[in-house]
Amino acid sequence: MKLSIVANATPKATPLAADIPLEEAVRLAAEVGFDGVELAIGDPKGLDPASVKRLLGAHGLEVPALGTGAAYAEGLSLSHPEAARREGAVSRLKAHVDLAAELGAYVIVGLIRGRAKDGLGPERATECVVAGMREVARYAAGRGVKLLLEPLNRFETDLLNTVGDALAMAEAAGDNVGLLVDTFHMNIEEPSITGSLREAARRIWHVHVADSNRWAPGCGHLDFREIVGTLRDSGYQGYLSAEILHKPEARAAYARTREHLAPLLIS
Ligand code: LER
Ligand code: MN
Repeated sequence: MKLSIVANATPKATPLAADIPLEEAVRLAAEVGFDGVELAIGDPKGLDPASVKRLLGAHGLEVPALGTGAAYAEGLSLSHPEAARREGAVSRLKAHVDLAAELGAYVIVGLIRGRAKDGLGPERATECVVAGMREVARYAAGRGVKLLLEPLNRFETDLLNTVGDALAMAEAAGDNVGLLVDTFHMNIEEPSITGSLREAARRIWHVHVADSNRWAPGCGHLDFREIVGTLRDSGYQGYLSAEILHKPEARAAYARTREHLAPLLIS
């Protein structure tokens, strides 16, 4: 297993990354000893793939995944009541796929799937998400890119809250669609975090780590020894990617994450 941390590649794409320029975040990640930096991105149009590649490469860091959720705040989602907005979300995801192909990264489908309560209701919204995911998955397959569907807790969306629901949707969407599981959401939605990790192991391709309070691992009440041990026993070899509040400030949050998790990776 390897360690990464989420950084904003376009300004304020997510509040769960430090509000600092990408160059600074990448330097900090390398100094603290991460293996990769996951990029949260608004519109990929604003990024030059060659310079992003150069920046990360200069520090010996990989890009495991691209986060796409910022599109929701722009009014784009796979289950938006207006067809044009759904098409906009599909096009946006395809732009992420193009960048991911250059960086060797997964593309995350989190909040860009939308919310049933935005208008379509659970059944129709689910149909639209499956249709959109299938289209993007086909496009991604042609470019050697894989998608990650992330279950999110009930306070963030009413569409796909549990690992079981997301697993069924991923299987319906295509062979190149897997799961991103996030310990913060799992702590709210799963009856047993380790039980769900074991049940979905065959399709878990990426993991977001945050403690119960969204602070760095070690700052809340989740048992990361047990979580990492379960992932290891299930044969997981991907990234643990910290998606956390940068409290009390960025450097401390980066350092606490590594200090807490690195020893668990060697045992
Ligand atoms: C995205 O990865 C996520 O976990 C969400 O909680 C962000 O809103
Ligand atoms: Mn997450």
